[in-house]
Amino acid sequence: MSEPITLLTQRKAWKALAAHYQTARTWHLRELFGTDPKRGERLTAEAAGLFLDYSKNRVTDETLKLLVELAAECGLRERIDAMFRGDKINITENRAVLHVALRAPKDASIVVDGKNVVPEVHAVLNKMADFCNRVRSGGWKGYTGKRIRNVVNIGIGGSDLGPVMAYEALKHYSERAMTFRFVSNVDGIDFVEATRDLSPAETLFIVSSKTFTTLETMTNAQSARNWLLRGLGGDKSTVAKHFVAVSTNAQKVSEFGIDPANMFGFWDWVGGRYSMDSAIGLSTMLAIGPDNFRAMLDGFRQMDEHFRSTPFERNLPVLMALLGIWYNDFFGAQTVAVLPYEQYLKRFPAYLQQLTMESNGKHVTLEGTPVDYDTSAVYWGEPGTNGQHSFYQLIHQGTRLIPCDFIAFDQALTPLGRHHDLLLANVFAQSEALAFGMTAEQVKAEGVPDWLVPHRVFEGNRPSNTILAERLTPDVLGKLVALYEHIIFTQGAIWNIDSFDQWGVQLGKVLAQRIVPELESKTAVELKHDSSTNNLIRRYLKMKRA
Ligand code: G6Q
Repeated sequence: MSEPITLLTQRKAWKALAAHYQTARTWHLRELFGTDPKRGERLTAEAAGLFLDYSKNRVTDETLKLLVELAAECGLRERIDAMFRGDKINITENRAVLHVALRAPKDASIVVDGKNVVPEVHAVLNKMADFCNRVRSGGWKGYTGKRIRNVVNIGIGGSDLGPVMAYEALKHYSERAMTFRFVSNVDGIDFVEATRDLSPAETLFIVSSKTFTTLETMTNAQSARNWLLRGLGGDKSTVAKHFVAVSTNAQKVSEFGIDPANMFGFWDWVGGRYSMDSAIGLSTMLAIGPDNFRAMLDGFRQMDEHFRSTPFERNLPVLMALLGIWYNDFFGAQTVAVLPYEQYLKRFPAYLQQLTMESNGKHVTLEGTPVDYDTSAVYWGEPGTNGQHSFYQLIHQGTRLIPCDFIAFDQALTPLGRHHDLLLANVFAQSEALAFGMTAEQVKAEGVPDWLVPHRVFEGNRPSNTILAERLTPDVLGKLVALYEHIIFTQGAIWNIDSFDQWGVQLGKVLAQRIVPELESKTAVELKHDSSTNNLIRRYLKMKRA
């Protein structure tokens, strides 16, 4: 007989946290720092070269103790072990969840369905490296004998956001003589703009799709094929020289006309949003080279090891996950702002949106019962200092509580005059102002007239984490991504949800397919939607046929 399930809100630690919150909500960070002068040094943790300052959170040692107890009561340790062991923890799809195997060392053994998957991972990595070396050195020639100078990745969702983010983040290390573009949207403009100034003879398309059936990707791939054939005289054998695929579906790849020898595989135990370090990262490897790609994998692995083996009290992903739960489920915070003070990380918040919200945007538990607590927060953000001149106003003086993750680096990759000091001065100033604010007395002391004082008061008490690393290298990027992957895992384990399925995305893939024939039909079709949808379709068809 299976053990009765304890609901999250019935757990001892949860109840203790709910009671504790009644006092915690009255604390101000000014007092917490005032009564503990060493707090800013004490509430910090460091792992694999990432330094986390979590002192500017509305917590005491007691809060942290209770949060760690909650993680333990929810069986986080067992869940971590189950993931690393290759158990099928994605229960709704009956799949293992093994992005950690993508960066496992050669001699590791992780068994899925009786087979050690690590040798296959390394075989694909070696095949990718060989291909990348050939393209980057000019050994791989296009149909006309010219070398490849442009790479266009075609993919969407998990087959796009990771590659785009990693390319932008690691541009400093990229081969500048080559051009990299990313096409995702089924809006034809995406393809048109990405290719308008490219020469077909020098262009390589990577069709990245786990399933090789996704509407957007297949439509863009078909347009790319037509564009290439038009540009190179129509000989179908051009495709083999200008198209490669990243997929788990060899049959569909060969039906498209791509030589299976030019297919880079991965496995159903890699979720799309967890795939940037699989063959889906082929464009990243082409840009930064195999050595840098391996350094990135090493960064991922170091954070994996930290997550797997460090006690929860000092475990970066666990601490950040628990703090997130504290605000999400007890303070009722709805969002988290991710604010990198590093222009190269400009796509990092967009990447995290998918990783966090697709994973933990769930409304039922693993057992299928509706949750009676909030799951994933809404993640959003922009790089600093730009955001300071727009939405930070609401974070400082609005009515909502928005916990922030600041990310910054000690060194600029390309130092330029005073820029880096100014950048870092801003990130430190922001977290300070958010935490401590400015009281009416302080405002008055500045000579502000009485009527203006309320407008100039900053309540403060706005929590934030600050993550500092030495510089943005490929391995640091790997550590940062793995950090958030494991934050998500930890929160999903506590919320007792399946963080690895995405039925909401699947729904989108099906729905549009029903309407496509109605829009493309040459004759009138009877519309059977609701009156609003019918009306919108009719209006579109009228314009289209006019
Ligand atoms: C990711 C999601 C989703 C997926 C895309 C693309 O976890 O499942 O974003 O990556 O829908 O799917 P394909 O790679 O199969 O084209």
